[in-house]
Amino acid sequence: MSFVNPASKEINCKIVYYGPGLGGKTTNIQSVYQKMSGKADNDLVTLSTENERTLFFDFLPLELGEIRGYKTRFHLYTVPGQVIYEASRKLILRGVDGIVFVADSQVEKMESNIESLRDLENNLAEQGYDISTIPMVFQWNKRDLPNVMPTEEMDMRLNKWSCEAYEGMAVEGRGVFECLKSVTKKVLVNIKRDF
Ligand SMILES: Nc1nc2c(ncn2[C@@H]2O[C@H](COP(=O)(O)OP(=O)(O)OP(=O)(O)O)[C@@H](O)[C@H]2O)c(=O)[nH]1
Ligand SMILES: [Mg+2]
Repeated sequence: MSFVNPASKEINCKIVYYGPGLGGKTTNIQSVYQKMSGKADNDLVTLSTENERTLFFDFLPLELGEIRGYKTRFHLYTVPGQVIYEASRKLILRGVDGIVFVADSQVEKMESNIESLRDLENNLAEQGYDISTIPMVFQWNKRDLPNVMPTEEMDMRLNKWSCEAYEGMAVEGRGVFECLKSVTKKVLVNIKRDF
């Protein structure tokens, strides 16, 4: 749920990057941070283990324009993809407004993608959200690797809701802004409708 603060004239929205471990979620928000360092009103916070896996979450606040005199702040979070960090994922999903699902395009990662998507669907349902109505976009990441599944097939297997989907090579910043823009646009449409 976006949070409107009349005193400070701010609207706060939460975007969560979800997906299997090592899919490229942290890389996405690192790339956003590098390109938007002028607009990020704080530093990127990353809580990771020594081998760079996200331990709890990464966090990046962005200020993106105004609606009727209210500043819109987007808080980008990544969840830890490793299966054991279930509790953290549930916590981070609280109050979510939009989701970027970062899928790993490698053929051998399809099971992990499907498992992570099921996990997302269940965790959202537990909080009373319906995955089919929440603003969501897919990123088919790691398109540079040799053994990737055709995007049409990924779409068929994962994108049951016909969400927008973009190819990604997050490590080069490709597809990162397309996904962010798409999801923030959908979130803003919801806010304008309710505000
Ligand atoms: N080849 C290739 N590697 C990528 C791409 N995007 C990310 N990576 C690499 O994949 C590895 C994992 O990326 P992360 O962004 O840490 O993955 P994550 O989804 O945050 O992983 P967890 O925090 O464990 O859930 C890193 O070594 C990245 O550099 C890509 O588009 N292509
Ligand atoms: Mg990570």
